[in-house]
Amino acid sequence: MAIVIIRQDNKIDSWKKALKANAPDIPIYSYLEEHPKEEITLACVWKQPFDSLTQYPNLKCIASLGAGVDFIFKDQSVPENIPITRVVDPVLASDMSEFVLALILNYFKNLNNYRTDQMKKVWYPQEYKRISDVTVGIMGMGALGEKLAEDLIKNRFEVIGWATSPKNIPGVEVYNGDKEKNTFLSRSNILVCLLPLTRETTGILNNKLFKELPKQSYVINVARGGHLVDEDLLEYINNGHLAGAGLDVFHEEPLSVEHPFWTHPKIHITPHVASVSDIESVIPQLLENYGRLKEGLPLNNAVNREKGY
Ligand code: NDP
Ligand code: OXD
Repeated sequence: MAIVIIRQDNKIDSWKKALKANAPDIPIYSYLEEHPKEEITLACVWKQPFDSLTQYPNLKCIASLGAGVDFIFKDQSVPENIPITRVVDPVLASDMSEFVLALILNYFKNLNNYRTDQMKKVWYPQEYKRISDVTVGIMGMGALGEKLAEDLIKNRFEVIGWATSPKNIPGVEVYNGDKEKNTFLSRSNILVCLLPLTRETTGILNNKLFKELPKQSYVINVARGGHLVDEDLLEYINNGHLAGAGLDVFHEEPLSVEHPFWTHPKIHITPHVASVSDIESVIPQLLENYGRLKEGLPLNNAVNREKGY
């Protein structure tokens, strides 16, 4: 049994070093080095090159090194019978929550506008907004959405949520499914997307949805670029229905230099950094699942292939 790490960015050595430090007896390889393919049972992946997972005849588990797994399903060559796991981690959740809180307060207190004014030496106080004036609607009440809801409540925000199944989260009214979607939207002055990217949720942030939001709502997408119909967002910001948007994720990453989002005064973009897997915090769960594979026990944080998340 052995582990291979497959990712195309510059973090492969950090993951390998940390895994080796925590499990000196387990053979751990980067996919870029010579390695015995038939020994690999666990592949730890992040945006793997397509077809790379077909080389391992004894693969027993594909572990996403992030919370999302959409990039695994996008690769048509991924063997259908192999379980997939993902990261569910309190550090990832609190990092996401801090980031969204920062985006909300930044928008809310007009900090970007004042910074732009400062560059032009303009003194122009804007309409004052208070936490008590708005309701934050969170689409996706999973590991990340729930933590965000808790932290927003601690900061005195009114919070509502939307998911496929009922939830019991103190202080949060959670709406379910298509039937309750428009009621949820009609109350969301700040809409945060924390949905997984699946067949059902692709393109969900579109003009039909924006129309249901109260006038001057603010949209935050920290989930996946594929949730958003870019032209529809531009239309609804430019026609004045939406106040603006904070976007961390894009259809194409890095975002093309030609994309109109870069220069739009009401769109705040960040380079997919809302929350980044913390290596030290994630490694114990990878090793726990490696042990479970060995013992033939059910895996933690397994993805439901039918649902796609
Ligand atoms: P979870 O799987 O824990 O939660 C997903 C939530 O979405 C669940 O509440 C689920 O409902 C709900 N949901 C799924 N499909 C639908 C649907 N069709 N209609 C309504 N609700 C739906 O995911 P996480 O919270 O761990 O992560 C969410 C996403 O955040 C990830 O998939 C990833 O894409 C993104 N992400 C982005 C990062 C960044 O840096 N920008 C970092 C980390 C993650 P139910 O509970 O009923 O199943
Ligand atoms: C994730 C991400 O899914 O970083 O963890 O986007």
